[in-house]
Amino acid sequence: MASLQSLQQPCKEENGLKKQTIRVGTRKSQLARIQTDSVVQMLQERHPHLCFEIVAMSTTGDKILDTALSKIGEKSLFTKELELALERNEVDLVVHSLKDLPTSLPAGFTIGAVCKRENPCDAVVFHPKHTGKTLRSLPDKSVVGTSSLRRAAQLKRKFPQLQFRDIRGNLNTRLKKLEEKEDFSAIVLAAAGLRRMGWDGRIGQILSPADCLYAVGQGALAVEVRAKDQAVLEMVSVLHDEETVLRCIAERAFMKRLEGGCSVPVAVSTLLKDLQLYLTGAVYSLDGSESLRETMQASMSFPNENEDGPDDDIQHVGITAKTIPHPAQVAAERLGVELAELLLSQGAKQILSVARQMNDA
Ligand code: DPM
Repeated sequence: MASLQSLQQPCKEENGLKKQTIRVGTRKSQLARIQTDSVVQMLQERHPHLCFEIVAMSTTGDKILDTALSKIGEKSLFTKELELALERNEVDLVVHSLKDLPTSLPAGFTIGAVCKRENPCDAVVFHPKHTGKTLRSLPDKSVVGTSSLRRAAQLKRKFPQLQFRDIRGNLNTRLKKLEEKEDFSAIVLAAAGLRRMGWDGRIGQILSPADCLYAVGQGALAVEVRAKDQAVLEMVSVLHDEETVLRCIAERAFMKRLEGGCSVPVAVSTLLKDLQLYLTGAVYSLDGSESLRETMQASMSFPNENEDGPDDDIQHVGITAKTIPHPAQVAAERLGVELAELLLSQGAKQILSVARQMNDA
């Protein structure tokens, strides 16, 4: 992976012409910088004639470190400041973790690329004195750190002998809190974030979807752009990964129909196999005692796949992907909506509104 340094060097002129510069917005955390670097590197490979410049900014989510994300109550915690910069033309594109992007973006913005997904699962990092253990083999009453309502609800249900407590701060801070104190026996984080930081070696256990369903969009990087900026939209569209896009459209449609967000325990897993898209979705009460979970599938095989889709810039749950067959995107979105409606018919609304009230209290 190219270092930030090498990417930040002033762009050379080519045949006496100054290269066009694309400004890329990023949050300042180390993970965000690494993610942005990797996206810029992929763009640079595909567009050698362009010059990329990285602009780092702090967001609300980075500044408020003492409150659980789910309690801050702002939907676009990590995105607002970056969107302002896009709007003001201070940057041309912004790199995010897809899971931090709301299912409805503010008007004027769209997700112009969703890159190939990393492992979307959650992972457990254990205190050094518990090396080699699993959540199941930790001593009773051990304290596990997570401030994700989704992780806590599922794991409380599965491991009632453990205790769960909030832990905030960026990845570095959390690992430090784990290793340097005795407060936590383990913490749960996204495997993708740990991998990108180069900390695979600290992963003690990967939680399969059977243990813990993941968050909508987890493990995928997204590029947000101005919806009307056709040149940038086309430039970034080379990064779209078809399988990731279809899975994430279904996941985001499920979340959107449930009116979920960071502040409710909603979880998913998806699989694209033999042109069938499978979506498992679940909602939980905060303590995990109540849950609804179902799986549905939809065919992603369509005749005339190579026909051009509609000319308009149609977005599916915020994603613009002209390079991906339109009927498949429509079917993926419908799958998410239908699964949500199935859970709603079983009482999901009640579970989620109680969870929301309890979390706000
Ligand atoms: C969202 C959640 C968390 C992040 C909620 C959830 C975790 C919060 C916490 C929506 N965003 O997952 O149920 O543990 O306090 C975040 C991480 C990544 C993107 C870090 C992580 C990296 C992985 C990726 C924070 N956003 O989840 O460990 O790119 O998907």
